[in-house]
Amino acid sequence: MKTIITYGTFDLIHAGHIHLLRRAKEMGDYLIVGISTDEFNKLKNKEAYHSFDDRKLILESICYVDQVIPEYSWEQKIDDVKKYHADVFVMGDDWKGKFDFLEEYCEVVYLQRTEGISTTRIKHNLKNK
Ligand code: C2G
Repeated sequence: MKTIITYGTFDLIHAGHIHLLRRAKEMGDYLIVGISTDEFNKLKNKEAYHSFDDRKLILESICYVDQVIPEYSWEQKIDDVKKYHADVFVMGDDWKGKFDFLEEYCEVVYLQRTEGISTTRIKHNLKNK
């Protein structure tokens, strides 16, 4: 069984997230998603609209997602890759190069981001309606 792992906030789920999750799942058989806790989001200078529990509930309902784990630190990825025997680590290419240190433990793949959509843009557009 080929296990894929990825991480993110996944707030206000949109097509960009879904395209990422679909492509990640298509690379293997089992997709684990590390979803950022509210505390970790503070480290990313992000504040999610949806609570951690709601973002987790929504992710778990997506057909491409097999398991959701909390992302609470930058450092946990190596342990996660070992713990879950992940074969491939996947992220959107806005993170290109940032996680190459994982290449010692698994394949690292950066997928092209979906253009024209982001949680930040959604919030901005709604605010200016
Ligand atoms: N994404 C995408 N296309 C978009 C928007 C997002 O492909 N238009 C991808 C991102 O590249 C990321 C995933 O969807 O791989 C989740 O995006 P975010 O929730 O914004 O995740 P981020 O805040 O970048 O957190 O340790 C990694 C971090 O937790 C990633």
